[in-house]
Amino acid sequence: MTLPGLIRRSGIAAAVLLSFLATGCGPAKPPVKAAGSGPVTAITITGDDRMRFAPTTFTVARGTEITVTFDNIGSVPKEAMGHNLVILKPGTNANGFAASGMAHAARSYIAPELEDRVVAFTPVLGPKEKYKLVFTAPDEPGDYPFVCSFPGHTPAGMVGTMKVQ
Ligand SMILES: [Cu+2]
Repeated sequence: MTLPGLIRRSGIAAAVLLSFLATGCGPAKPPVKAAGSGPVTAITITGDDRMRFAPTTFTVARGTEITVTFDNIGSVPKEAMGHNLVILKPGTNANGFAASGMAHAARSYIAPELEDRVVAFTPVLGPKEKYKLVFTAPDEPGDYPFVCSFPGHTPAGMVGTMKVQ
């Protein structure tokens, strides 16, 4: 029997059937999990002309392979408003790290003497550029700050936290 025929014959059964079709199988699905509410293996993080990351928090399970797609969604030219994403070990002084990196444009604004504080990093991206950063989440649980080390951006608030659990 066709669906329209069923509706004509039995309004109530059709209503139940339609609600079943609309929601798929079983009870309605919970909303899509918000970033930061549970471990992810892949996430897109944007950087914009207001010097902000979004989302600013995400969670990963230790020891798993993670893909962070960093997406510069701004439009200001790279020389004035480039962005990178540098994930740091817990307890790293983010502003100090960024200040030391200012003189190292060719190294994604990462000072060689502080390289051991870095878990993973992207190059500096210009507007509408994306970069896929693949790395293994650290084995040690904790809060790993991430920053944009382009000069001025960390102190302006272009920071976030990767939680390892
Ligand atoms: Cu930036």
